[in-house]
Amino acid sequence: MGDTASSASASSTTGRSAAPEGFRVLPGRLDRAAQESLLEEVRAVVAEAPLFTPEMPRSGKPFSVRMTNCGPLGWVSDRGGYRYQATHPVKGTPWPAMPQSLLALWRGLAPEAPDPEACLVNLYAPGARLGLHQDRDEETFDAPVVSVSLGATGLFRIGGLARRDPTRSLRLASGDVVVLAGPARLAYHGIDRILPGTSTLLRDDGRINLTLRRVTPLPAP
Ligand code: MD3
Ligand code: FE
Repeated sequence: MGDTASSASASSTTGRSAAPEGFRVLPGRLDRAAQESLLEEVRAVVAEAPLFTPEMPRSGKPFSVRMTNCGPLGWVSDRGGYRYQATHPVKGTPWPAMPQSLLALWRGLAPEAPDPEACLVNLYAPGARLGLHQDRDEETFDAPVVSVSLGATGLFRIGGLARRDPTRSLRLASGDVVVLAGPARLAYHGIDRILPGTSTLLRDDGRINLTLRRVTPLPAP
């Protein structure tokens, strides 16, 4: 894609509009061996905390993305609303521990922040998508969010702090890590679609995204 000075147009709806301050992409941050080893850890999480299908608040309409979590808290959504809770919504058991490799990644990228409390695991099959949204169910937005992509490439879209702000599209490939800090922490974003045939890590063009978050306020100094 060409990148010229004229692309600064504030009225574009996709492409090269400026991403918010604090948005960092680290392409290929995990090599193939690290991706395979992380995938094994995710499989162990899913074995203990099976994927569930979240539902939209009020309507109960199912998400196309299936989810689970690890860490002390997990994000869930049902007719009652979006929230974080300590137990699996179907099994009722505590979430599995967060893998050490994810804690190490977080500590390297967010050295000022206390450890993450939630790791949301999103599984996309071909055709799944995640509409434009803000992540604002946490009690604090002070810490960054760190996200890891595995498997098929996702077409990711990020905008600004208002839903109507111009957005920019980019591909998130297997091994890419995204850090959202500062103003970008509350930017609108979503996954428009999964691009088939882009990875051999997962069967059937699956994509997994792991999102590490702090949920409760940072401890007082
Ligand atoms: C920008 N996940 O779980 S990851 C989510 O690929 C979510 O599954 C997407 O949006 C996925 O909430 C996008 C990149 C990402 C994660 C969190 C963000 C971008 C973000 C939080 C604020 C702004
Ligand atoms: Fe999000």
